[in-house]
Amino acid sequence: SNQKIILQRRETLENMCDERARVLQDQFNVSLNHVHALSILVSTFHHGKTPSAIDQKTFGEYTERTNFERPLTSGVAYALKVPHSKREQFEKDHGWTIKKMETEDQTLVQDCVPENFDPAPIQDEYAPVIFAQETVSHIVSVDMMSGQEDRENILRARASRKGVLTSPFKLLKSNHLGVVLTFAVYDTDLPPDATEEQRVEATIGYLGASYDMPSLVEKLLHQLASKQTIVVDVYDTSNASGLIKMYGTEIGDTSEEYISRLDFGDPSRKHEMRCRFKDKL
Ligand code: WA2
Repeated sequence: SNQKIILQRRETLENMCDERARVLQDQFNVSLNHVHALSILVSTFHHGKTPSAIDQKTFGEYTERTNFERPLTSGVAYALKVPHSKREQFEKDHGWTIKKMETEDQTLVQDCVPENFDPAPIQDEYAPVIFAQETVSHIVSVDMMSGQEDRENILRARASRKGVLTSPFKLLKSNHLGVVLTFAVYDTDLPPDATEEQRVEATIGYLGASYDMPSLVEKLLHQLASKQTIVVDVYDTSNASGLIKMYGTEIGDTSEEYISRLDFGDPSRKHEMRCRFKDKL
């Protein structure tokens, strides 16, 4: 009967949506674990050894060769915590100045490379990127604390000891919305029961990964069959007053929608996948 067809169609939509949400969430979780492991690698082989066993070349090669471990990421990078009192020495040691992050609201896309960025204005502290995967080499020397979303992530990561996510925003040198995942790197002698203040104090750097949502979700969904049947949107729903569409299209039969919950591991961010059929019944 007609009723039966409608119910079956509904069930198909629910199953397909839940499966896609599960695959996306699992892939995200796999990459989150590897980004976490990278932060421990930097702690062990850069900060834990004198002289350091990691330089830009080693970091670049290692992260490129282990890219398969971090599905959905477009690149990883490591920024150091530099208080203002150490800025001059830091810039001397590295042979470059800490740059201010400039967004495309202020400049042309082709100008959004560090060589064209101005020196960072005086702040209490900075988070200049010292190592980067080739795919995000344009952020080397940029002070990640001079970008609002990156700054909030850094502050939350070091206070919480967990991996934290930004809201979707337009990444540097990208035309898409993306998110950044950050883990703080601490002095190895940070006790497990450390207070928030001690955690901030013991912070020495920030390991971050960027996710270019449209291209990466697209790649992921492409691998699943039945792309012809349903369309999916991914939303950041953290802020009830304004949902942000991170991925999706305008097409499809909006008369029937099914929502699958997504959990990307940061309790202060909420995400969901909304699915519908491409064609009407
Ligand atoms: N990585 C890549 N592109 C970006 C970006 C970013 N942040 N921010 C804006 N465009 C080094 O949390 C520390 C990476 C930030 C980590």
